Amino acid sequence: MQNRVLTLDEFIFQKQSVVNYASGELSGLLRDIGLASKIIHRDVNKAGLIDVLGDAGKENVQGEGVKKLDVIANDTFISSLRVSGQCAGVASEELENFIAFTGSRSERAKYVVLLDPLDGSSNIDVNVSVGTIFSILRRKTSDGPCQLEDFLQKGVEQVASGYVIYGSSTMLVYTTGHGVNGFTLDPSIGEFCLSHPDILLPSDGSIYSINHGHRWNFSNGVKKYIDHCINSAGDRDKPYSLRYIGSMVADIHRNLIKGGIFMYPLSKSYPNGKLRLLYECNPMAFIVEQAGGRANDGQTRIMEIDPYELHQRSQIFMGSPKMMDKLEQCLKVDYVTEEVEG
Ligand code: P6P
Repeated sequence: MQNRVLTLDEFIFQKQSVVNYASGELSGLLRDIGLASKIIHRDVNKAGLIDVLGDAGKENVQGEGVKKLDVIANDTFISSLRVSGQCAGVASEELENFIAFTGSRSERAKYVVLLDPLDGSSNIDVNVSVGTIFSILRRKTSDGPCQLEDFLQKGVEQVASGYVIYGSSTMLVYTTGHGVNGFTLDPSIGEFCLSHPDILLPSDGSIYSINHGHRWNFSNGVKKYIDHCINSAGDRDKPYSLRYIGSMVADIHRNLIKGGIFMYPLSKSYPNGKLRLLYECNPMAFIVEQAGGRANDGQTRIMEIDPYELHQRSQIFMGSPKMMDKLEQCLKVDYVTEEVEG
């Protein structure tokens, strides 16, 4: 008998009984995110047809040009989470401040969600994969509208995180701290179906992912690692390859499946790193660690960084453990302080 597909909703319901969200609220929240993702899939897949390409003619809080699909994705997720009843509020890359949902159900909800609604949006107009990144935290305050402190929590406090990649197929990949599972959207039935159970990141890899164009800006340690990747071709049965899509979701997803390392170091343009800690680095770090990899800022585990503001940025290195070992060895040159002559 042909194996029947397991849908995201069925999977979430099955897992609800064995993991720490038996109350069903987190299950409902994950389903709401799945629904919003299907709507974004529809809009991304016909972007060229319904004139949502091009700029929305304004800038977001990051001072970056906002694409129309950014706005649509942001509004879609906020609408879905507002009516969810399981979400007390949302922080988004597209919004300067968080939104506290009002109404008795939302004000009693246990969770807040942090979002990059459409990551890699600069790729929208050239038909390259883009993605959504989400992070779910249990609120620290109880009852009433959520507060900023509900969002400013370390990555280790996440109860779930995940991403949706809108590529050759649309996939939702998430974790609740019990492994990583991937679901591919089957448009013919409108369901995300389990396609990549228990994803494990290969312990080593041959793909390094970095924006080489910023090389002159990198620290000596990062340059040392890049030189290792370029010069060690001879002593490896499989030389390294540089792969960089410019969409964090796409680069991380490829590395999750094939093995590899992703790096976005500090640079003169981004003295604190470019990627945002709360809704890019933390959720992706949770996924990578749950799949057996590591994620740090060169010195500190990403998920241990204590946040001080919603849109703070961080340098990030994440990927296969053996590649992270070599990188960390190279980065030591950046942190060795000169011995002070006694
Ligand atoms: P750069 C996309 O804008 C993004 O936030 C990430 O998805 C991606 O990894 C990075 O920025 C790309 O930045 O400077 O290489 O274009």
